[in-house]
Amino acid sequence: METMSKRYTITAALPYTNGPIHIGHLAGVYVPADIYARYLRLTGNDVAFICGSDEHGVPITIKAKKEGVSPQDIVDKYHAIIKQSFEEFGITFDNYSRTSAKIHHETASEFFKTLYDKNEFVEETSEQLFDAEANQFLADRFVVGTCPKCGHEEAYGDQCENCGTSHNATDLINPKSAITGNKPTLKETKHWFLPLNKHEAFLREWILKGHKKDWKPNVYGQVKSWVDDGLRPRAVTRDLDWGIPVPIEGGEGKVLYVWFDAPIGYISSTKEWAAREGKNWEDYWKNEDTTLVHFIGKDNIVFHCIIFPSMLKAEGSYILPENVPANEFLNLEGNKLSTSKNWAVWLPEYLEDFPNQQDVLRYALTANAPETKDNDFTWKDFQARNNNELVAIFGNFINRVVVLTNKYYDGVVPKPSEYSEVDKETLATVKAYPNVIASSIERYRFREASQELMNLARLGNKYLADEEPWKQIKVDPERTQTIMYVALQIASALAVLSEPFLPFTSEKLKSILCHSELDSESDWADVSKKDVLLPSGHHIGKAELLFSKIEDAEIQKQLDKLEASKKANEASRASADIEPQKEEINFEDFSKLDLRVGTIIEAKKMPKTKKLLVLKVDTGIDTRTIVSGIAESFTAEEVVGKKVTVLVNLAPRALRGVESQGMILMTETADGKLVFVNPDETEATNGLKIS
Ligand code: B3M
Ligand code: ZN
Repeated sequence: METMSKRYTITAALPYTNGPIHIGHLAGVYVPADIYARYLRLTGNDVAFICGSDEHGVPITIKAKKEGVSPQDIVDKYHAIIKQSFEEFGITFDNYSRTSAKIHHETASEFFKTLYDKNEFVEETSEQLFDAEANQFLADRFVVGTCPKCGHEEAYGDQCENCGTSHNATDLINPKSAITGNKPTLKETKHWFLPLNKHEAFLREWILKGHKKDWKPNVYGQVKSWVDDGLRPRAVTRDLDWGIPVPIEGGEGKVLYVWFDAPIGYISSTKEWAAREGKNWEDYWKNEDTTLVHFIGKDNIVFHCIIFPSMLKAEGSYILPENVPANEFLNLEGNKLSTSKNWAVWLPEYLEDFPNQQDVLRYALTANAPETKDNDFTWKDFQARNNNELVAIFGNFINRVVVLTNKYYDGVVPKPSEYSEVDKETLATVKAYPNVIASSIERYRFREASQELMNLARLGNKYLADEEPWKQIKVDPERTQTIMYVALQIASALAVLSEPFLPFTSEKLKSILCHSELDSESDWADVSKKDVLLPSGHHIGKAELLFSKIEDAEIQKQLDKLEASKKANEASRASADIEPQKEEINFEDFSKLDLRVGTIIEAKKMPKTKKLLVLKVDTGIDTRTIVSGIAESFTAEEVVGKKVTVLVNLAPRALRGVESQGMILMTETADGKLVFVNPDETEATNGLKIS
């Protein structure tokens, strides 16, 4: 357990202000970061816990266009909603800023200028994707296409959410404008590139050779694969009108790429906080004694482990992150959380249905966090965590201790006599818990840490069940005093050690136990050091329920809400304005397509991808390999023997190192399941032309 005071800068990913936040954000980033910050403060460290709204970027302009308002209206609306949600859920940022703030524009512009003046950028005029109809360059989420790395067909211009890789828009296969659906043309434009390839040696040294072996395997593995694949220059400016203007000659009409400016938002938010608190912000970003930790979701790994560190290294005066404990994704009832499909549990709505039960959600999300693999949130598990653990173990133990202390001793902590062996063992075990829980927290294992806290409550419950004070009181009042005294020490330990995980419960329990009236309130280390947490004669308050049972009906209501959302989605998909017909082609264009009947004769999953199957297809002309993104709709076994329509004269392309020679025609149902465009299973034979 960290005992001497150290300085920490803890950052949590800046949420995009294009919508409210949901349970996936809490589970992936903000609850683990808050547990870590609270623990470090409780153990006497100097902590700057920093966040803010990420207000630039294409998602916000898309939302503004959709709602017919300005981007500033969108960010003002959702910055306030998100900031309030964090406050309501007890996420204790020392500062929550926003990247549209003046201090951020100044900080990011200055950072860019410094790199520019140090010749750290490559200035390049190149052809970029352009949508003539929209009269708009297509960057980031303005363009979608097939990921060149994993074949995901909904990859964005700057990043693929499926494999996390970051690329340039011109790398996309079959790009399509997200504004008009048109195929982009190319148009010359000038941008400034950060030559990541120039920082490869530094990244290898810092991460791969350095002591980053203690980084989570999912993080270390992703970074290693990108560095091994070879890093390329990344454009850090954009032809957009919403963002931070490029602060140099020739930058007119261009803005900083959102992923260049957003991480600098951590620095500007720290500056804002330090100015308010009379501190020196550079202590938190430029002092080698400071430990910097970034809490993010896995789709942000490349930006926090490769791009931002390269920027900091190039600037030259900043420290680098000690760790980036990225979490995987949380799913909801077996499906991916989705803002656009309203498949989520929004924090404001949760509080309407479960008022004052923030800790129940914090606990359920922590106990089930996607720390090393994607995980699934189910309302049944939420109910079980509450009823079987928080109510039946933690709450039940505290309630019995407080009710019996009031009943037997009018709320006054009794005087113990001789300890039994069990008493001594129990008190010794309690003293070990600060280190046990600390050891998990310091390794970013918050699931494990939350279960250790629950084990302390189990210890209390078992102690009472074994010692049975309600029976002892009739035959041995002196022994009963000792039992209740020991139980009260456990209750007080829980009040202190639960604070990072259950902040609202901890506060309530400290008030029930009247911690504020103690000569000195115990901190984390005191639970190990002090022999007495609640002295005899100390007066505690009346019993109050810490948790209440969640009934099946409340859970069913949530499941019904999701079902309604699913139906609404299907309905909207079904009635979705079918994509407008593409520009007309003549028969000559059509006759270039060579479509044949084929049969899938072999199929296997593409390793390390979720969507790709590698198929062997008998086209009648030959047997060839075709990589198809259908693995989320079909198993390899299901497709063998299927008759399919094959575009046989599509130029071969490599996907994940496998050459795909053609394309199998697919379409999808209203609920998004892929289906084959099938020739008649009986008549058609392989090789027959489809015209
Ligand atoms: N705005 C969050 C996301 O990708 C992104 C994080 C920025 S942290 C500097 O969902
Ligand atoms: Zn990909």
